[in-house]
Amino acid sequence: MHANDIDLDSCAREPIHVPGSVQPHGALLVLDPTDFRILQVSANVADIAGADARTIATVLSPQLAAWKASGAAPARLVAEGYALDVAVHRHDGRVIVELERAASETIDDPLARLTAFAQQMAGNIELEDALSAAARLIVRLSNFDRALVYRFDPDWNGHVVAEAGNGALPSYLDLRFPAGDIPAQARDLYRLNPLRLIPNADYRPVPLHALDEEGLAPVDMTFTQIRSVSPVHLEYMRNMGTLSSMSISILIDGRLWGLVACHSSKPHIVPVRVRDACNFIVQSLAMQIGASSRAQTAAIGVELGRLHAKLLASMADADRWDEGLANAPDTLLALTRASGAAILSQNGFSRVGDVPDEDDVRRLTQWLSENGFAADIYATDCLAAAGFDDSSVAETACGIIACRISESDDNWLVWFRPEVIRTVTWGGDPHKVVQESGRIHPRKSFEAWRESVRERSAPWHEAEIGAAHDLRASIVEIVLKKAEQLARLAA
Ligand code: BLA
Repeated sequence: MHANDIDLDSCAREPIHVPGSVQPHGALLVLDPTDFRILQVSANVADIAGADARTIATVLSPQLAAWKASGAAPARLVAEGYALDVAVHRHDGRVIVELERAASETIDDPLARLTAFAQQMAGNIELEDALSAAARLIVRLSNFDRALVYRFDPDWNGHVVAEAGNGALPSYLDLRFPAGDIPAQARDLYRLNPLRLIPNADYRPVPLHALDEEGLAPVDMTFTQIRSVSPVHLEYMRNMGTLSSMSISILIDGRLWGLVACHSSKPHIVPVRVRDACNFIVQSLAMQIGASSRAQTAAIGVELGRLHAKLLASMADADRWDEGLANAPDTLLALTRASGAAILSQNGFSRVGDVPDEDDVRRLTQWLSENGFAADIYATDCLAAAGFDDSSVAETACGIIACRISESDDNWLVWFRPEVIRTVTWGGDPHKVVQESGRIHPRKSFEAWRESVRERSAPWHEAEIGAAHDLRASIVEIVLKKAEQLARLAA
């Protein structure tokens, strides 16, 4: 394990869902779900609500009873000259009430704006335009200095794919950020609770107090809005020159696709209604992203199905499967968008396009067998990282999809892709994890930092790996049928 990995592992272990405190812009009451008895309160209830926790609980109790009976949760509480926004939910055997002072400012005609946006998303809009439109509208409604659309890659690094703002903060468009900036437990939490707001990164956390022994157990704040956030992340925000933030999860099929992350250089609070509107915008955007990716996958699927049929026809015309494939070289390469393909069978070695020498290919398939990569199909865009570090094939064979056709005869079909040297620009040197006085700190510089990525091919699309898988299944069937025919002829 690399030293960085150990550090980042310790980040991912911080139990951020049970901080024992809230941010000062809201107050929290933890109640018993049966009789709404107060179990724990944050120390700032009187500051926020203008009345003590018992008074608030008493005033709220008819609404809580109605909520229990009919499911309609309280949202507003007007008491003693304060109007409060109320959020109630039940989790982990407790009722959790959150109070924030209601803001006077609201969005004018919010429904009309949201409807117009949802219509735009439902229309024939390109993904890039949808991302930018969402960022622009969110900046406009929330008054943050900047909104970024941040997309995760398969390794959970982030890439800023769209941006809108007023120019007060630097542009991060197209920059990448390492996976450790948003550790695994934070990503898990953001899947469950899509929105978080940090109005002032310099805040002092407000602790929770238990009112009696029974109330002592730590409160799971997974679904709260005013949860106190990780101190490491607050330091990160200060280092980045952003004293306030709001981020909203983009979920596609239940998976975290990315976030819309908003920032201001100064403290900035966003009223509940505006947060709700921004959340709606992001959920509409998510539907558009999901639809566009399904449409793309479907289109690729149709094209790959056509190529598969052509290869089947070519194999049917030939005496042997390997000959059939070699007779349709362009189709064979197009199926996985590879630059070369090699076939190993009892009849020897055949190749199309750019392929390493026969000896090298045999060494590769040998290595695949010995390392347990030969069960059915194996794909990688970086053979060197997988452990096959061989300079003689490095140029033509950075990425492979390898299919073992039959174990007994050592028959293989392998596609190859060459190295593609890419330059990626990170927001600060991702290898720099700062460790001071035994604790890990976020990096201090977010200056663009360029890195050249070597020994990698263009990544294989899921649909291409699927197509290779399907072709392998067809070949196996053909080989079996041929073997049966031969056995019948011999009998
Ligand atoms: C949380 N880190 C976050 C969040 C973002 C980022 C958006 C969600 C909270 C929020 O909305 O502010 C990261 N912010 C970014 C990135 C950009 C940005 C990438 O503006 C780019 C434009 N962070 C570190 C290290 C650790 C770490 C080294 O850099 C671990 C020791 C931790 N980040 C960390 C934790 C959280 C976090 C624990 C969760 C905060 C919480 O919700 O409590």
